[in-house]
Amino acid sequence: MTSDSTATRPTALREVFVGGPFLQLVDPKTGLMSDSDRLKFHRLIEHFEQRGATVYNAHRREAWGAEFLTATEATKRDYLEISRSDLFIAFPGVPASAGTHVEIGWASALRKPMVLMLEKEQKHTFLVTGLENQANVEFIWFADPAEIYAHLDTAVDRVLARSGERTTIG
Ligand code: 5HM
Repeated sequence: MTSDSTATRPTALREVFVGGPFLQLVDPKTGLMSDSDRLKFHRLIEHFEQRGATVYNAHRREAWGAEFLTATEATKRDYLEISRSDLFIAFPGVPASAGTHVEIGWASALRKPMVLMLEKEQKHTFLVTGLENQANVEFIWFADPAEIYAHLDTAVDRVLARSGERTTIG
């Protein structure tokens, strides 16, 4: 193996944080996320677990809305879990998820490799779509969540290969 191929080989993916809209997806009547919203996160979690990674995800941790933690506990755990992750991946959400945007700020400042999945033809905040030249991020634009999987591994490998490089933020 040449030293060139070693230099471009992505770092190992041991721990992954999966974020995205939560509160707005919990039905006030049932106190739970819908099956289709759960499936969106579940599929992503499974994708990384099948690659051998430990996946942190608040939606699953908090039983899809049935076992909400206190705000203090959730904030502490999310920050710690993002800090220890090799990859941060999230749906910023439409409408924008406030909590996920806080997490994107943390992940940027912590110089985490990030993959953000953005909905085509929807409004997203400038401070997310403008991150490309400031942080180690790849965007996946989708109309249907199933489209994500055609691009996911490439996007992940790209940000992991750039891991450790200098970024403007962080
Ligand atoms: O504001 P919103 O609920 O959409 O924020 C979602 C993000 O905040 C998720 O990525 C999740 O990691 C975190 N979160 C959490 O950990 C949010 C809530 C509810 O607001 C929660 N635990 N109970």
